[in-house]
Amino acid sequence: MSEAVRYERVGDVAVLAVNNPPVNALGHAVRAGLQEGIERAEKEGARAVLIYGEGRTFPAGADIREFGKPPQPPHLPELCNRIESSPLLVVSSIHGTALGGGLEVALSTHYRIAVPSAKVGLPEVHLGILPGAGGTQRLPRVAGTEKAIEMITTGRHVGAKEALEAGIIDRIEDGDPREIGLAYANELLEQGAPRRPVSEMPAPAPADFDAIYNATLKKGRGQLSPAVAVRAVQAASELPFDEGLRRERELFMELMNSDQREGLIHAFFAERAVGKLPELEGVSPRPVNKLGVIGGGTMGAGIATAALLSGLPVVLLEMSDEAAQAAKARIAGNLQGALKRGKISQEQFEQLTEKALTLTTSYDDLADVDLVIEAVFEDMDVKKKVFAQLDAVCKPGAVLASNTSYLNIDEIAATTSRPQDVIGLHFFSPAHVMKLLEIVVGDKTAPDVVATGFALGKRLGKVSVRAGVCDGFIGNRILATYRTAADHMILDGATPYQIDEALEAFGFAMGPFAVSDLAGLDIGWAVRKRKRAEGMDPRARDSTYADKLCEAGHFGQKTGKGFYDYSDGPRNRKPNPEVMPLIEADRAAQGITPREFTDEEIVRRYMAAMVNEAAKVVGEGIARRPLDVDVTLLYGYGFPRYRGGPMKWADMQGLPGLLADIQEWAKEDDYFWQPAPLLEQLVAEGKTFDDLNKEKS
Ligand code: 3H9
Repeated sequence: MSEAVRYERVGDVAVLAVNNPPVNALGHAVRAGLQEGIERAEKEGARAVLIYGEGRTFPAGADIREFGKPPQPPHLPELCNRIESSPLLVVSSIHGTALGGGLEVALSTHYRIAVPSAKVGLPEVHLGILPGAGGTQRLPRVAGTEKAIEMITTGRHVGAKEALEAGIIDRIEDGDPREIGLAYANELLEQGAPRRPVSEMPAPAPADFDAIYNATLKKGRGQLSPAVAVRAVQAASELPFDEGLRRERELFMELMNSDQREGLIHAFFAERAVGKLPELEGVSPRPVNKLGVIGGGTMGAGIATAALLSGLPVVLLEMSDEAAQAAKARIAGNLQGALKRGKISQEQFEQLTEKALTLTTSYDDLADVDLVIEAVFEDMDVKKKVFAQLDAVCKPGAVLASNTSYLNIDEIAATTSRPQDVIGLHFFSPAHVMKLLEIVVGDKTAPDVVATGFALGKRLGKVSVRAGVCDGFIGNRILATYRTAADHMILDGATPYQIDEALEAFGFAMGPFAVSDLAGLDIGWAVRKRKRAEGMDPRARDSTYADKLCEAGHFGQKTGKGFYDYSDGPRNRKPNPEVMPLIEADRAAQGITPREFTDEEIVRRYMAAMVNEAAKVVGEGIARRPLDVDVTLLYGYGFPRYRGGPMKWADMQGLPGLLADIQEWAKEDDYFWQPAPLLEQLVAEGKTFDDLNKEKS
């Protein structure tokens, strides 16, 4: 008997305990073990079979690591059919998360019991596939078409109570999964309960599947799996069970062989790999039980909100009582949102705003915080003054963090007597919503301070990425480059509207010009002024049309006009007619004859600029691996997840072709299009970014 499934006979019941930590994924050994277990139970004359998971969960799905490798029998769909067709009474007992193939196994058993904290779901669409072991045929038969489509297209995890109401499980009982499962199986035997194969239940109700398909496709912004899953549920409603299963298989294989599946599975593993750093092995984080935040603007208030929601008390420092009250109002506004969405109760809301949050104007009140995050104005002198004060009042061992988005952490650390305790914690606005946290490690930052940053990120529900010190760290540095590529295309003949549309069709949540309007055009204006004041390289191309837009008082959404006119609301953007004349004047002043750009060229140049800069960021060690860049762009910059991130996209395009394009464009502008040495090296060695991920993981 396979070790991944333990067989035990308890009276009339054969118990199959899945034991494949950490999540009891249905890898080959588990599938084989379950099949052997069913066969043995039948041979040995058991009357019922109980399936449950040892450790923390019922199987949480097929083993994703096996995807893309030659499949080994027994395959999951056949195993599910084998379980369902057993002449014995088969029961599953669910705890933890019965997801994907795990729920499909449970749906193949004849009765399902679960503990109150259990969750079930079919999240396959998030991996670019659809439930491929009968889930699209069995779930609608127990839960109805509408519920099944909602669950399958969103991949939502559904709690035990809701699952009971929907008919997905039959009973909820508190206790040990093995014990409650055994008691339930014996009770069913005593009652003479019949086998109850879901495949024999009536087909689910028809629906307007074409309309649902189209709406799902639109909502997916280019992601195919949720829409294709609708077609599989349609088959459940319109075809006999076996034919429906065949249709599910065809659609499953179509998605399994797609680039989107590869991109999404890369994203799944990359997200889990970012926190695994050799420098953190065996290093314990410092305890953090109280947080300080300096500055209660949008960013500081967002950080304080995230901390309060995670259960951390916060001391927030502002310059004056009025500013402190304004900060409190911002935090209360953020928490109102959480209250409205049912994330906290009214009582918790009051506790967080009145008790867990302390407002102050005195640095002395930061004496006992374990970690303090500065979120003041982005100016080195201002930051240095703040850190000098923190150095004077904070207790020894307190972590001193800056939320700077591009300033040099080493320079800030050098102004304190404890540079080992200084770190960058770069949140993204709104900080209580956005998942990305760049953890910026300075030359002298101590390993346990880095570990503390990661532990805090986890507590706040963030995806944390380690970054080294440079102007803009990982994300903003790469952004500056691909944004510049877009500006160059404007000068050469493209329009902001064509660029936004091309990139939104590629899958970005928003095109770069719409993003600038949202962030505020004054931000880019200030950066351009700073760069010009510092002295730009004479070979760098510059443009003035965006400055003129700012000079006219158009800062984007907040003033009602920027690249777009928002007079009909932020969702109904229209091109601002003042923009193109400014661009045309800029081109004329620079003697440029505009040319046509295809959408394809726009995407190619934009992406090549992104990947090339990202390769420099990895080559310089600012990001440890290509996957750290992927996660940064996915979580902080609206990169379409189904493309896996820019480095995964580049691998799928082929690095030699991308380098050849960059070399070709360097003939027109060899300053901007300097190939990254790492890209050249990988192409010369015939390697991919993913090879580098593997070498460094
Ligand atoms: C499917 O079932 C297809 C079928 O319909 C049809 C087939 C024919 N496989 O997330 P965590 C690893 S598709 C392999 O940190 P948590 C994970 O990489 C599948 N490995 O823990 C990590 O490894 P490491 C449908 C898996 O407590 C470790 O387990 N199912 C799998 O925060 C811990 O994971 C899903 O999509 C897997 N399926 O969250 C569920 N799952 O320690 C995907 C996890 O080496 N999984 N690992 O980094 C999840 O959503 C979360 O992992 C879960 C636990 C909620 C279960």
